[in-house]
Amino acid sequence: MLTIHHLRVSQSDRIVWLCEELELAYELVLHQRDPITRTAPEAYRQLHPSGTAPVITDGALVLAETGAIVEYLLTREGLGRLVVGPGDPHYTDYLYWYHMANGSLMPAMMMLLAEGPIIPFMQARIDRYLRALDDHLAHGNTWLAGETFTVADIMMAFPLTSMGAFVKVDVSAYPHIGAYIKRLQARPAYQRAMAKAEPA
Ligand SMILES: N[C@@H](CCC(=O)N[C@@H](CS)C(=O)NCC(=O)O)C(=O)O
Repeated sequence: MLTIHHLRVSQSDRIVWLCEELELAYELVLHQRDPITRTAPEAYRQLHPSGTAPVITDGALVLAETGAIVEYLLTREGLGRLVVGPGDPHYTDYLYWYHMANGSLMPAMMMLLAEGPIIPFMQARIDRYLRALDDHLAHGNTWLAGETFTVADIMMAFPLTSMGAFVKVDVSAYPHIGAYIKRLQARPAYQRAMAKAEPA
């Protein structure tokens, strides 16, 4: 049985959403953040050497790291859903946005939690990423890979939405991103996932 260990308001909400999109059976275990430090509790740290969310278990397997979990579930259970292949004209868009979300946008946003001269540099980088994303969405892309909703959209949603609980993510200057967020949040699988992952 697949178990998702969801740390409240964290990237593990993507795994819940992915399972809802794929209509997979899973058990959900909710873990609360430390109310002062907002870090993962000790019980979460014990799940996997990384100590970070998300973590899944599947039989004897214990797996962390968002991209690894996403690939594991898509390969085993995806049946070709939520991806586009090399023959699709949007394939490289799919690859770019999928990896850019956690490879570049998330780390830059995390740096805003630090202090010092790095902040304006990182803010400028985030602005460039968001401008490019807005432009991409403005040019006939309902989703990041054209008309096909893919896991790239699930990856991108977190920095644009839940990350706002930690850093100020102001997308008001980007109307296409604003409309995109509304489309993401209107998906029935997203709403089912959030009702389970973030009750109240
Ligand atoms: N690259 C990792 C990042 C994991 C990560 O930093 N997770 C955060 C939640 S969004 C976390 O566990 N924070 C709590 C803590 O570090 O105590 C992944 O995508 O899984």
